[in-house]
Amino acid sequence: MATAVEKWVEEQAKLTKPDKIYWCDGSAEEAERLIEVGMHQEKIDNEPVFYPLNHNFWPGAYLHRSHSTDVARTEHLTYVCYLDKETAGPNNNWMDPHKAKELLTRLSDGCMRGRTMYVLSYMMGHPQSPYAKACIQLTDSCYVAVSMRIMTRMHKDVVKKIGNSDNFLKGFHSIGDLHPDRRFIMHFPNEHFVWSIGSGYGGNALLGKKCFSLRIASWLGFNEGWLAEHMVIVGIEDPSGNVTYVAAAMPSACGKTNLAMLASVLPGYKVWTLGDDIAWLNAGEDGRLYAINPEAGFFGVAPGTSLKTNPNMMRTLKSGFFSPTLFTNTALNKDVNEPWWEGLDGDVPKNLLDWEGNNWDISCGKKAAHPNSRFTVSLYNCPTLSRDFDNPKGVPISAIIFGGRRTHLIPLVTEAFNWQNGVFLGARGGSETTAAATHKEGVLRRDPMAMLPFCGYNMGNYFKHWLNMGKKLSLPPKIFSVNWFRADAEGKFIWPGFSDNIRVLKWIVDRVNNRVGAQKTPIGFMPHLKDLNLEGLNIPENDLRKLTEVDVGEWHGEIKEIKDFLDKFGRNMPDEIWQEYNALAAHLKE
Ligand code: SAT
Ligand code: MN
Repeated sequence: MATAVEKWVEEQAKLTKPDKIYWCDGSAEEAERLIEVGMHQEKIDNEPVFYPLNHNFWPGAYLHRSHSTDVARTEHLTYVCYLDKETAGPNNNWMDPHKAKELLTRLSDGCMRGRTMYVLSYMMGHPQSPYAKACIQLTDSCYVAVSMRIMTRMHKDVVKKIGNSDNFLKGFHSIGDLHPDRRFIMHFPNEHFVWSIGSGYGGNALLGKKCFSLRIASWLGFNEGWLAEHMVIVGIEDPSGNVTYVAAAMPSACGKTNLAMLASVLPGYKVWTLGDDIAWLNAGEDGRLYAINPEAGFFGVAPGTSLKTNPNMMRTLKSGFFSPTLFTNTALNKDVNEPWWEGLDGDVPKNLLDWEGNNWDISCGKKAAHPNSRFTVSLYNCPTLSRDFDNPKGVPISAIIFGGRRTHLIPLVTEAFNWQNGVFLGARGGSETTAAATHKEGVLRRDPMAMLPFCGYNMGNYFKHWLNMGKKLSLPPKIFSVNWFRADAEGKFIWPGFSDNIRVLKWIVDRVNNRVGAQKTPIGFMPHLKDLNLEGLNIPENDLRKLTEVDVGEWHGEIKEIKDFLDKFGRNMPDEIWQEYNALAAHLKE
């Protein structure tokens, strides 16, 4: 008798009519074969899916160029489908599930004709972890199949593990005809199902990423009592050898990957990497909060990555231990067949092809690599990988950090007064937009917990859930906000960022270990400057003060904006958040 997985695959094949169905086993040999298919058979717009790069310098590396209209997440085409709109909340696009299915059935009818349907079976999280989830994704793209093997724990045994149960997350993906008018990323949280058509871009097509690990998982977490968050997970080792685990939420393309593998400038401090994008957080029996990374790879922004900004990522990209490594929409140095992007070490090469494969000249005024060009590489290639990465229990979190890109107002680091105040701190967060999604760049938008595009249900209820999680923890993490992006009057960043961020992390570690005091301000605790290790930095006194000031005048504009945002959630916004809001407003008046 057919299993639930087989039945579902068969149903989808009946609709989409692929020439062939291929069940991936997740092996290295298979990945090599799929790369061959992508170099010689499968095409995008009549171009190969993969181009081999110079394996002397970039072992196992291949270049992929996506369709030119398909280079970032498309939030306006991303929907969550519940029977009622209120469950989705004002933070999501909503469609009635019946209507959504009708529309997608029409678009998917025969969409895999002439193509292969790959069946991918994988775990989000370590297979032995009680917090892991079994997933099946169908796709007609060998780029997606190879990427998913890097990003997840893909293995044929997952199908056996699921057996005859229907307890698995289902993802259907087809690149369709890649036309933006026929592109949708639809979530059916109550069916644990994602249906994505018309895009091959990471965040739209690698369904284990934002779709499962955040939008569907956040809804599962709400119902099952845990949190799915857009967070880095790191262990910070201090000179005594003690490791403090920290989880940090930041919007896309705000430096999470650099933070995840930071090379410390402070002697004796070391950062151990557990994840750069997603954390699943569960209350442990000891009253602490435990984090696992459901992923096994990095899908990071290439531009700006260099030996200076992120030496450990450069080593990761050149490791070749777990192969392949993919580059998507970077430029190509024709002379040596190496990938290139703005910000890479060395001079700009003479003979470059841009991300679309056209000859590029520096005088054209356009970037050679797409600003959202990416690399896909295994975490097992990372020289700073934590020994606890494969620990099924996860790691106990002592500090949660909320960050964003704010050129004004928000100080370098602030500590919340307590859990409830910290939830408000996360909820009032904002960030200037980046190239990771298709919208205007550099505009301030509220982005609570960096989850605005990823929370799969009404964020009012999400804040309630955060407050409840705090009640389950007898030893909750302390909550902080950070901002590396404060600019001076000329618009130049004041804080050096990157490796120097360890100075802020050190203060956070000192605070959670009760080693230093702090000054109380209306918005939270802030460091005494003497407690920040600033040795070797050359920041003018005036600028330093800017990094730790609370300009009450400026905050009046901010607080009004926060209110407008919170108001959108109406009766779903918990009273505790309004209490915190009112307390902040009152403190600022004093
Ligand atoms: O959504 S992606 O996974 O493509 C990248 C991001 O926006 O964080
Ligand atoms: Mn992300």
